[in-house]
Amino acid sequence: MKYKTLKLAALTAAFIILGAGCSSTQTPAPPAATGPQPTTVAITLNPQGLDKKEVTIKVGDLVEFRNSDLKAHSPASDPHPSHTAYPEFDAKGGLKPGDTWTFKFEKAGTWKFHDHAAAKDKKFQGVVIVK
Ligand SMILES: [Cu+2]
Repeated sequence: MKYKTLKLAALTAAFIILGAGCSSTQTPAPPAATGPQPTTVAITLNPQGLDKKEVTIKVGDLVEFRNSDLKAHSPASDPHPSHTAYPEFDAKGGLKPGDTWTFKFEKAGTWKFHDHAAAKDKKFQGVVIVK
């Protein structure tokens, strides 16, 4: 009887120590000292089209294009085929199935885009509004 009590006490102590160990590893990192951090918004390209046709972000934020389709896509700024509205906003070479491409928007504006691989396919046309 006394042995069982001791064993229980030892187990309880072990749980408390392990529990304390776990919680200390989950301490959140201190907030960064500099201003607001850029946000990344994901737009997924599915066989059905874009999961978001319009996103609104701030200057300096990023958009991650994720190709979850079975064929290649190449998001690029309008107009097709020159992409002159925002020449840098152009996933030149395109995204194979499973690929991602992240672009940082440095210019405020309303940036329409299309899939350069299928420019007339409306389900892959969208707009990024940068404020
Ligand atoms: Cu194009």
